[in-house]
Amino acid sequence: MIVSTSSEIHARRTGAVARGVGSVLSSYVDRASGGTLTDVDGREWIDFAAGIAVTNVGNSAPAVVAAVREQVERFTHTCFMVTPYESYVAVCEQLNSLTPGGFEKRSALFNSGAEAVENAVKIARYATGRQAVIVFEHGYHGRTNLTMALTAKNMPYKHGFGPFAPEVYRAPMSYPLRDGLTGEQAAARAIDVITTQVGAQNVAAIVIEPIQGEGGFVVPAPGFLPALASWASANGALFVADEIQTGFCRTGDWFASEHEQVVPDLITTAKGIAGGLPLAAVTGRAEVMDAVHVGGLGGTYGGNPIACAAALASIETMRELDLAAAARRIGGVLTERLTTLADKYPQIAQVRGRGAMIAIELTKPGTLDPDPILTGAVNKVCHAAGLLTLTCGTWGNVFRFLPPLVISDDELDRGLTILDQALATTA
Ligand code: PLZ
Repeated sequence: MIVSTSSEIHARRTGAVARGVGSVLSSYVDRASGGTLTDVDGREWIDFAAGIAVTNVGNSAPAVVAAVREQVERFTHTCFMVTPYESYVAVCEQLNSLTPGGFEKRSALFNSGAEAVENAVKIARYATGRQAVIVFEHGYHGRTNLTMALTAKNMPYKHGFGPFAPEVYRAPMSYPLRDGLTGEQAAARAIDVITTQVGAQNVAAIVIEPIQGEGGFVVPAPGFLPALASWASANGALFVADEIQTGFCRTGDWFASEHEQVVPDLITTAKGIAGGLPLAAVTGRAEVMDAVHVGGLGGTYGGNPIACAAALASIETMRELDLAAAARRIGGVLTERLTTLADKYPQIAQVRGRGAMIAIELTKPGTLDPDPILTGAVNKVCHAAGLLTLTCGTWGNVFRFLPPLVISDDELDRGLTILDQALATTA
């Protein structure tokens, strides 16, 4: 068998793959496991990306591989809407018991995060009989037409792709580094926009990431989320937590909402749920979820049996290895090392995040002016030195760290040393 090199594959790609689909690296993966990726040329990267917060249990986690193998030999697809199977039910049971809230819950399964968010909005509109959806500055919820409308950032997600879905309203976010407000003050500011510009009685749902992902790992000030959730419940609107990036132990709890004891009416999940297989879900209050008529929710592949088998194995692995505790430990190491780097490099304006979802925001020293050029340059040096990092943020000036939760201490340490060197040569 002739094995192609990354540069050969890359040359073919240009003639085969649409230009609009970008990639961070131009190296092509041959294999990946735990906290490392290897390309077809034999080069290795320490993985600080986890496929954008997906492989929380590690790439090709043994239990996931075994479960997928077993399922793929029994049957690959029947469509749950045609001939149902047990694993779909079992995943819903797991979600209903793992998500916050002691009340009766129901779940429905989909393929992607965007699809889950779309369905959460469908369900919220149906259950409330209202139309308006409130989202936030810097928010990210997907690339489909409705979720583009929910997503804040124009380039690259929305530019040229309009018109966007109506009845979507954007409120100001709590961004402690930049607004200096308490959670209560920031919530009052957002609620004022909602009541004066939308009208409380029109709001079907408030949709928010408990910690923003693509928007810059923005952690709202304490009290912001609880204040919005209690406003929603006092005004007949649903509080929808988009936990697609924060879920499944990433932030040191099963879900990030738990940190402030926020109990969402609906919660969207995807990414970390199935160890790399495409699966997403909406979970929430039984009376809200069950409001929709039979046949009103679904899709050909939603809750595919192979993805469900992978999800059950992933959830079991998270429990067995206590990956929430692992995320807290990783968060401790990252925060400590990054805080030391912040003392050394004045371009690091803030270290923030929770658990294994940590970021640094880079600005021109002594100011809050974003420095996306430096961020991009450090990123490139990290990639060349064998560390796979990702950037994010409305201004592209945030460096985020999302290692698999099974990453070894040694890999974590080597990765942070590469980052230090990259900052030293670039900053
Ligand atoms: N909600 C909070 O983080 C996906 C997007 C990468 P899908 N984030 C990664 C990119 O550039 O497309 C995400 C998210 C939150 C929704 C989504 C959407 O999930 O599975 O990508 O549709």
